[in-house]
Amino acid sequence: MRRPVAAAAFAAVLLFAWLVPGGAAWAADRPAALAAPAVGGQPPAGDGPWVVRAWFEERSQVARLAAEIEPWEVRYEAGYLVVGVDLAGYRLLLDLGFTVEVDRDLTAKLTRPRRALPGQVAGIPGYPCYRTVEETFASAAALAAARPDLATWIDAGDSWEKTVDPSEGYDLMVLRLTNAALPGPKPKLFVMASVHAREYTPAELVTRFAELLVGAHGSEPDPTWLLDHHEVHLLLQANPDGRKWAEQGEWWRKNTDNDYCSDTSSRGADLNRNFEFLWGCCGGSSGFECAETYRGPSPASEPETQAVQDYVRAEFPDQRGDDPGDPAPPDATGVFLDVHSFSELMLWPWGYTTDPPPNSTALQTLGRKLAYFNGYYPEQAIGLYPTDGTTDDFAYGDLGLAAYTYELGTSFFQDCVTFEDVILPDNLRSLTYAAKVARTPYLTAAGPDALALTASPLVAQPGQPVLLGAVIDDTRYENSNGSEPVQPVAAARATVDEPPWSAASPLAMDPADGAFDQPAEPVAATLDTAGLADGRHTAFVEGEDADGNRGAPSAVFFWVLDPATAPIIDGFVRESGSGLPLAATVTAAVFSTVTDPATGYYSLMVPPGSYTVTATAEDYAPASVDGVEAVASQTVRVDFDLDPICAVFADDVESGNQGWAADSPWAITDESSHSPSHSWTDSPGGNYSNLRDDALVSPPFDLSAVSGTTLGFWHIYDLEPGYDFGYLETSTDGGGTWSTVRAFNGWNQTTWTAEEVALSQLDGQGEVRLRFRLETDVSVTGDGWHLDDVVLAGGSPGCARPAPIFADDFESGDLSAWSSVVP
Ligand code: 0X9
Ligand code: ZN
Repeated sequence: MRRPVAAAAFAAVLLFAWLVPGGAAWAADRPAALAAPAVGGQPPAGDGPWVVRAWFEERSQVARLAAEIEPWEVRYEAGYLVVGVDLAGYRLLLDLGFTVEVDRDLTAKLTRPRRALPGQVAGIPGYPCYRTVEETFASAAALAAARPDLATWIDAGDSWEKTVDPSEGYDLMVLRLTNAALPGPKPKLFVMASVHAREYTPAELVTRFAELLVGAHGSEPDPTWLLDHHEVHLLLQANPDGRKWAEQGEWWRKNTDNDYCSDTSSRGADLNRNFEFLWGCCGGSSGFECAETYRGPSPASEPETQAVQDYVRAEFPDQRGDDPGDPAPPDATGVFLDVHSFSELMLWPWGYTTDPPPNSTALQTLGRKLAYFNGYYPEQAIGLYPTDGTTDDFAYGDLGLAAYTYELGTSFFQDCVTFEDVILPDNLRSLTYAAKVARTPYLTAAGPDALALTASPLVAQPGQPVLLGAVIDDTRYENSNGSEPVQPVAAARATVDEPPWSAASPLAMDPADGAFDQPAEPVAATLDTAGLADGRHTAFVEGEDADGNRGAPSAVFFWVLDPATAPIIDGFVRESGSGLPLAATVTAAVFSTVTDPATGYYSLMVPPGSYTVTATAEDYAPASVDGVEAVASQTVRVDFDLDPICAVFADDVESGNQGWAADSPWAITDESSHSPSHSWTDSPGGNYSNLRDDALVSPPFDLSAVSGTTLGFWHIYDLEPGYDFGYLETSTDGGGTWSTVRAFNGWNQTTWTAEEVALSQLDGQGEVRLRFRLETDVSVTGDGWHLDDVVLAGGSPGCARPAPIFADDFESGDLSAWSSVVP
């Protein structure tokens, strides 16, 4: 959408903007209130800072702005960008012909004083999910100390403050992950995070990636082979000096080099404009010291930049010629990732020119693949705005590495619920994929994925065949910007205990439907276990498409155990009290079996080790025994008495307040009703309001004889995404202290939904309370949170045996959803 700059035309155009399709899409986004635009092109009173929405007519305006100030979010299709500016920035926007509107709500949200949340003891104040620099370093150092076989914590250089005064500042620390017991050389993935200080999510994502890989090594097949056969190098805090300012709530972006724009909060150089490759070449950075995108006085002038360049050059070979048109060879090795926020983008070189890079097709293929996992928009970096001296142009331009910039999420100071629930899981999968293809990223990303691996039986006797299954899928790309070519699957192969690229003679897998003709094909093969040693084995699966592209492998574990010597865990599962045998499932780690329902007896063969053994049966609370030692040639007896489940508390909100303490305005109403006519709401008769912190607290419950506690409830909610939350919290001291169990957030969740929450942490507690708490900030709109049909249930010897113990006071339609909690 185009917006004229002339102020006189503004009112009419603003109206128009809400009516045309682009405007309608924006309206559907339900933006926070915007202040009137700057009348006559004057900034508002005061010095700012403000978050503004700035409308433009041409891309060139964005490019000229980006050479000085980094736009936070650019919407070319809608014709506006969002950016935080001070008075000088506001004037620059006006000078460049933007029509500027202050976003009062975002400004208020982002300039509000920081405070720790109630009970917050760690993390950035108000953002407990993000470790501080010191906490990140402590976690990584502890990981390396605990697992020296897998992790090394490496000093790769100094931050600017430290170069000035060795007692100040930080080291630039790289966490290097690989199984030291297996010799290299190994393919490498390098990831750097939060080089822009205010970008909270990247450092935490990458730290969690390290914890995932190390924590799952040895228990999950893909993290195991990744650390066995590849190396992962993680620069967790790439700008620690700047980050300390940003942790206080400053919108700090650059490093803190006080030689530029000295003694102001605009000092420093933009490290993502300071890299050597074509430094300052092309109008994609600023020569003005106080600018947000100041490139520094010379290429790689900053110690942080030098540390990254030196580290990367020492770890990776130079695989590309010096001419901009020279491609890296198709089988070039190594992946370089620079993780930023925000805007939900997946970017690859070049950022300095619209010319496609010589490896454009392959970079695009891997970019679309990495974006498959997070749904981000994949494009060549200059599609955002021109940049020069960036990390990715350096890594690709200087060395030929497959280089990407992630722009995570929707905010610099991203709320923790969105980070934990969305950004983290999506991007951990994307990073894991990047680690998988580090050997030959330009080749492997074009090939199909090997998914859903199964081995059956999981535990085979020597010589017993194991059926290996997988799905080979060539379709997994983010196609919002063009569409990636897809071919039918042509082959799949399996190897045992050696990865596919090194195996002498892989086993061909067969298409399950008899023909390789689909872009996604289930495949199977029978593995011969004769000659395999007793113990755990790894089966790798690799698929190939009709163009000969081999995709990223995946792995599955299976075990060969000789029944003559394997440990056995056995015993009986019975109903507590009566001693009646139960039809139950018994699991120990990944191993499981079922009981004979007539006797309740089970017998489970496992590899030697220490196990938590768990028995589950329908309508009974599960029970576990920890520290069961399984020893070769021995049988260890583990019996279970399971308690039947019954409701401790069931409230359908039809017969008045059942002992809840309700902060105003929580009330029972018949609006948006459920089952059939009443529910609790935090916003009777309309929308919820600003700056709320209102609780609905349950009566006390004595769960001292209860196990396997669960909570079921129904709800609808309509809460501004990322800002307003409904929290489910529990207390085990009668309401003195609370811990968060779940958080609900998002607009228009207006279909009544059943939630089922396991609360075994409440088992055995005598003074339990639950609370539903609404927390909102400024400028909210939405129907709020409505609750109904709350059932707290658990197993207890006092419960009646499974039988209909529940009168039908939930009326028609709802009982089925309760069946897993209350029989
Ligand atoms: O401007 C930047 O440095 C990046 N955006 S951010 O909001 N994280 O500051 C975008 C860089 C895009 N260009 C390249 N990746 N080359
Ligand atoms: Zn950034």
